Parts: sequence; structure tokens; C-alpha cells
Amino acid sequence: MLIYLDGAFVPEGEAKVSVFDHGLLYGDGVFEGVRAYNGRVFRLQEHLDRLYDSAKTIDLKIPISKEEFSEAILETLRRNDLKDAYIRPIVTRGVGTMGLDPTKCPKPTVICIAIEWGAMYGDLYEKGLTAVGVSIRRNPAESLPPNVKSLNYLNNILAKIEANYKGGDEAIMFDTNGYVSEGSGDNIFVVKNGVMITPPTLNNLRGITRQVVLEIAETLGLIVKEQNLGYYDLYTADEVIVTGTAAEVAPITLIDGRSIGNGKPGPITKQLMASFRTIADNEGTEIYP
Ligand code: PXG
Repeated sequence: MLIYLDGAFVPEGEAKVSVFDHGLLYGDGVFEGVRAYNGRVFRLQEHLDRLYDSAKTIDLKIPISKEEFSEAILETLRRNDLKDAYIRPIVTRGVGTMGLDPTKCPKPTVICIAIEWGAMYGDLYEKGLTAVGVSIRRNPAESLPPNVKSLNYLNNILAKIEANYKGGDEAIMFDTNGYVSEGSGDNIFVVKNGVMITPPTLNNLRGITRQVVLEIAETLGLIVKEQNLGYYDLYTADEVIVTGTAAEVAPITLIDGRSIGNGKPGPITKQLMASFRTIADNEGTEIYP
């Protein structure tokens, strides 16, 4: 496997980063998770835009242009002969001194990993996933905006640990006001009486799959609202859906022991999953034009 590291393509065993890199020392950096389906990179521009926005928010200047980063991603895929892949662009603050001052880090580290990847949840797309509400709160926007996809994922990892102990496939996080935020690595939609509702994005990551689902809903003529939700809205929903690059569009059929709807993936969920599949398999930036 070849890894893109600071402008070069190096074998996996040689793709090494310094122990003084602030990405390791402090989780100081940003990343993206991107998929390629069928020889095309899905929503590449949106992922690059979000990567650069995350970096801007933490005052990290990515040393290459978006066009160069785009080419680095495509070339990583080509060098590894990939058509269906998970792609992980990373930019860290780079090597610095001990001490958290980022001004002591002159050169950000730029990485792109790409691996072969299929469906994440296997047969759960047909059965539905179980979810548990967790006590760990999503970090508030006034501390670290959840919109920043940063290298410090402990907030989400703690949620995932809690879900693992409680026996759920996914965690549902709330914000410090008690509003639904998101899953540990995906956004949430509920369907109630034919209306789709998803929380506004102040308290969660502005998911690209979430945006795709909003677009699909519009073309299908569904009514969609961006509105705060509480756990009551989850338990009483007809359908609950999570969306993310890894999870794609997936049904949640049990939350904290409560069956959602009739306990099976609902009709709107199925429609969205099918439309998502069609879009993902047919649009995107060609890797081998
Ligand atoms: N919320 C969080 C906290 C995320 O990390 C999403 C929502 C969904 O966003 P997108 O843009 O992907 O629709 C994410 C993205 C993983 C993994 O390894 C997680 C994500 C992406 C890729 C891989 O679990 N999460």
C-alpha cells in the first residue's frame, strides 16, 4: 500500500510521522473521511471544502491548494489501484516543540491514506441498527465547534465506548441543552407522520451525507424540517435514520429498548437508501478518466 505523505508516495511501512508531531501530541489537526464507489470519488469537492474550513477554524494553513489536494487524493487511489475505497486525508499541525503553542510548528504534515472498503454494517441495513442514548454530551460549539472535523475525537470515542458497554450498534449524543446532536460518527433524521426532521448543525458535524439526503428528500417531494429534537422525538418517531460517509444511509430500529415504528426499516428510509445508492454509484469525480 502506498501512502501520500508530504508530497511523496511512500510504502506503508515507511509512512511515518514524528513523535513530536502535534497531531499525535495534542490531537492538533483535521481530517476527512471520503468514499470512492465504482471508480468515482463521492462529493470530493464538498469534503475538500469542509477540510479547509475545519483547518481555517483552528488557524491551520494547509500548505497545498485544494486542487493539489484533490490530485493527491486521486493519485493515491490510482497508485493503489482502487475503485471502491475509504479515503482518509489528514493535515496535522506538524512537528513542533513540547508545549502546545502551534506557532512552534512551522510545517503542517499532509497525509492521504486510501484502503479498499465495502459496506460498514453488513446485514444491519436490512434489519436495522440498535442505538443507545449516551450520557456523554457533544462538546458545545462555544468550546470546540462540532463542525470542525478535528483529530481529537475523544468526545465521540467516549460516546462509542458507552454504546459498546450498553450494547448498541451506535451511540446517540445529546448537546448540553438536552437536544439531540448526532451519532458518534453520523447525523440523525427522524420521520414522524411523513415529515423528516433533522437537528440544525450548530451542535453536530455538517455531514455531507446529511446534505445528500436533504437533496434526495427534496427531489422525492418529502417535507423536511431542520428542528431541535429531544429524546421523546426519538422514541416516538415512525422512522429513525443515520447518515454518514462510513454508515451511508442506515435505519435505526431500536433506541434504548424502544422499537422505532414497527421495529423494521420504514418506507421512507428504504426510499432514501435506494436513492442514495443510485447517486453514490453513478456520480462523483472519476479516478481513471
Ligand atoms: N458526525 C460525525 C461526528 C462524524 O464524524 C458524520 C457526522 C457524518 O458526516 P459525513 O460528512 O461523513 O456524512 C461524521 C463523519 C468512522 C468514520 O471511521 C466516521 C465518519 C466518516 C468516516 C469514517 O467511523 N464520520
